[in-house]
Amino acid sequence: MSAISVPLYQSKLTFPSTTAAAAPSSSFFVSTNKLSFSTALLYGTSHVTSRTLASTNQSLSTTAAAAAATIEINNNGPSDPHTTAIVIRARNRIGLLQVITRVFKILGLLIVRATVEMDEGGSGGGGECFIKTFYVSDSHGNRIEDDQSLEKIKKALIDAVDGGGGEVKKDILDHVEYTVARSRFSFDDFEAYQALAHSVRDRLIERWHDTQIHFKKKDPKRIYFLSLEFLMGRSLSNSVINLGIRDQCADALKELGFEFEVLAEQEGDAALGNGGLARLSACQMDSLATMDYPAWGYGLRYQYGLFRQVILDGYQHEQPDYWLNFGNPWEIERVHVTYPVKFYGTVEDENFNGGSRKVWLPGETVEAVAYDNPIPGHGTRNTITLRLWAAKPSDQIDMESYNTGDYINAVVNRQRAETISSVLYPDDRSYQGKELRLKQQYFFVSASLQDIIRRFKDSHSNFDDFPEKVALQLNDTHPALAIAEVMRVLVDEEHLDWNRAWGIVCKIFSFTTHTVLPEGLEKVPVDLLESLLPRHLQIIYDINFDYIEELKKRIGLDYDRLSRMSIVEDGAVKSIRMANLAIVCSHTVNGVSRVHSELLKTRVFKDFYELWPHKFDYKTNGVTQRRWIVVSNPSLSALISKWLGTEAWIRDVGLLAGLQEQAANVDLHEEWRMVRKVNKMRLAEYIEAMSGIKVSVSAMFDVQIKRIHEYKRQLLNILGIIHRYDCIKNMERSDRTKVVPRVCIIGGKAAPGYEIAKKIIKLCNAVAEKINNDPDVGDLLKLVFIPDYNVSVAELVIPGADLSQHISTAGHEASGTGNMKFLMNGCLLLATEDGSTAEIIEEIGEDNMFLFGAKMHEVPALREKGPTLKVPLQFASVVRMVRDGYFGFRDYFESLCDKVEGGNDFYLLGYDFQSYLEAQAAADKAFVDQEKWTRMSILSTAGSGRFSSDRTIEEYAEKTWGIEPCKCPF
Ligand code: NBG
Repeated sequence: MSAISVPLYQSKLTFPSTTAAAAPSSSFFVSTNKLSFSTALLYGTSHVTSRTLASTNQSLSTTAAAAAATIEINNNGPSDPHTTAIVIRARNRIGLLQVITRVFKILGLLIVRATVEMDEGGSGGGGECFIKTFYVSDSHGNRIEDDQSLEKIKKALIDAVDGGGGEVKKDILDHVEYTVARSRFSFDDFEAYQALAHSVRDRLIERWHDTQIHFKKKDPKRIYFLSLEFLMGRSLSNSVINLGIRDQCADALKELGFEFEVLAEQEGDAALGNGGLARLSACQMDSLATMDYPAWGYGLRYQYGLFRQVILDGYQHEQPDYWLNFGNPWEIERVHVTYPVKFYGTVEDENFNGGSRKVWLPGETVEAVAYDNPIPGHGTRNTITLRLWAAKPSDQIDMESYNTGDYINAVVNRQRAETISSVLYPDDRSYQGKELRLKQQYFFVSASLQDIIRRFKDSHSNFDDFPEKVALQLNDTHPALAIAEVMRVLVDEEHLDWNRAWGIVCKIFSFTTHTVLPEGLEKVPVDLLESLLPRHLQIIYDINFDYIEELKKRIGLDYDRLSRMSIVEDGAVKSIRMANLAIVCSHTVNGVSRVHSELLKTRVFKDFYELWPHKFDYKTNGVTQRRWIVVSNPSLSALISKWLGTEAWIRDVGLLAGLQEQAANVDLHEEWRMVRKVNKMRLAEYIEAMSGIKVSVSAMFDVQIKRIHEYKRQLLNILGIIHRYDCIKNMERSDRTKVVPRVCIIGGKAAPGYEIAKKIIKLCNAVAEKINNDPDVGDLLKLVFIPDYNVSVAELVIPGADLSQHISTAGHEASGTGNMKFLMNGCLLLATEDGSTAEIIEEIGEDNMFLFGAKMHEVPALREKGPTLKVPLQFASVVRMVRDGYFGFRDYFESLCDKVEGGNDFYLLGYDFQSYLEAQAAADKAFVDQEKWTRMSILSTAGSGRFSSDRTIEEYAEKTWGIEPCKCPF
């Protein structure tokens, strides 16, 4: 296969001399300098290397002379009236032609023909120059005539052609001077990052403005994605890749004496979410932008994101994540986009047109201020908005408190408004009916709806058109108050009659649930709602009344069922069932995988499914290949492009299936292994820097990274590791040579109040302490707990994993998305048949993964058996080791052991232990046969296309939201 030119992402690792010879010569392997992780990534501090830029200054002027590229546009060419001639004079450099054609592609222009001349005495002053003329037409095959478009084309080309020597560098230096306010002759890595980020942001803003103007002009039906959580991670790399300016930025930085990778690590994660649900929202935003959908994300701008996990003596401690400490260049504060949000107070009856109507007299008003985060699509100009709300004290002065004379206290009280958006709740499963949580929910729902309705009213006057223009997606039940809020606005403020408003509401909402457990569903105590949002409670009661009356007609007076299906739950604490509210009022209820959907229909929402089968559907989750391959694994990305002969898979991920044909190709195998090895070396270096543990890259890297939960069974993994350790210890020396060395890597956060999960973390660290310090075991087994697992850590760990574990008790993981990220990166899965794994099996086949464990339909019967359930001896013996204090902390671990023995083993660790060990043994066996392993790895990537969020979003767009792409032309 001939090497095609692909963008050059430079691996940060130098091949060690022993392997360098084996490295193929293709461009994707070019490596430059020794890897050095910035201490910022490792220790959470900023890595400061100030430099004096005498040399930079010099290079500036040289480049200024060399960079004089010119672009001329000629619309008078008589030869072809349908094209515009664009003449580019520039100094030649590798990849420049590709950059130019890419710009045309992004702009939606067709290159009809092109000519090249070399210009020996060119503008570059001695360098080789070319004059290239492109004859291009717009997507309809016409000449481009309007001045604005021509100007944009010119600017985009200049941006691209000038590359590192041109505008980007100038912009960075300008931002150093005017935004960061440092001298352009002396700035450090962090300041360089800030300046670069602002330069990228400028480009994002241009596209974002154009997109918003285009949407406004076209006025398509829009999707509003309401989610209380978005786990965006870092933005820099993703933005420059999606904008297609990654190489330009790297070149510009190089000339300034900086390295892109080092600066990228200066950025902290935006961790405005807990786990799967929140990262899914982020992936879906990327797909919505890339696929040109007219979409808005709405959420909360927490001042404190998900806590930082610090491990001290093996125990988890939580520290606040004040992620805004050093400013956030990726957001735009919209001081003029503010809305009042009201709370508390009373509801009164008021005479109206001879009848009466309800009027809510709120007791407190807080201001919501918009912060816009532009989300760029890949290979398109479309850049959509993630609008996050921050709470600020209202401008309205509460005269009463000021008049009491206690000025200081009055100010302090007002300041409290800000607490609404101050902190993210760190538990992703249980909801405790806290007032602040409810305030957060209503705050973001109310501000978002005011914004959405204002936008609708800008160009429409009749609310009957609302469902034609607006789709509202409820990401789990957290935004479900939006239903009552829309009713309130339509009835109380817009004065529609109840039935007409209800008709509208029933057409606009869709709801996706992310849990399988009835206990995971939110309930809000009626007392709380009554005090905080009295009018909303009335509305929910009214909705429930009509609905129950209707239900009685449909199902008769089956009071058990009626009470199960009611939105209002009677009991010791009367409460509102948010999921029931969402189901009753949404036109579609989506699950997140096929298995999940079955569970919803047969267990969790069985009553509702029987009533409204048409409402129930599912869209299997997906993840974006842009972040999870292109950004996080650039070498693999380049390798895939090379072997597929195209980069088109980045937008059309189904093309990955083309790798199947090459799964046995020995050349590909060699390159594939090399990429994987480099990624493992990167990970090994990270592990050593972080924990001091040296690991061997020839060992199998076996990873489990996700939130710590009993149902995810990190404990099963640890007990398996103890078993492996015990086996090695008891083995004859001669047998040890047959052991496949393993590096077991576990990472994840436990909710601060989740005791058992915290004990699992401690056990992991205690076992690691023992094993890693046992010279008898050496490289045969290592266990590493990676602290503070977050999106950036995942980006580093996933590409370096050989094996990853997704081992939840069958029937508990709604979908899982980590498995998809590993799959895309060619990591083999060791898994139970839970959530989306069942669908992965369909794509890559059972033979290409390691499956084990009880099946979903077997689980209930196994649980019934309680203490009589047979568990293997090995299980009892590893638990005994923990109980006996082999790893210390006997008393502390006792309750953990009790959770899996004596009939308490709800998650069936004991029952599944035997088959878990067998699956592990099968993985060992496969790993020894590197050819087989590599084939399985290639087939994993090749089969991952179905698990792109592009596919998920397309299904939502067509089947649930009824929206169409709206592509911004230039
Ligand atoms: C999680 C589920 C996962 C699922 C993601 C995304 C929450 C509350 N739920 O199985 O546990 O993949 O949602 O749908 O984060």
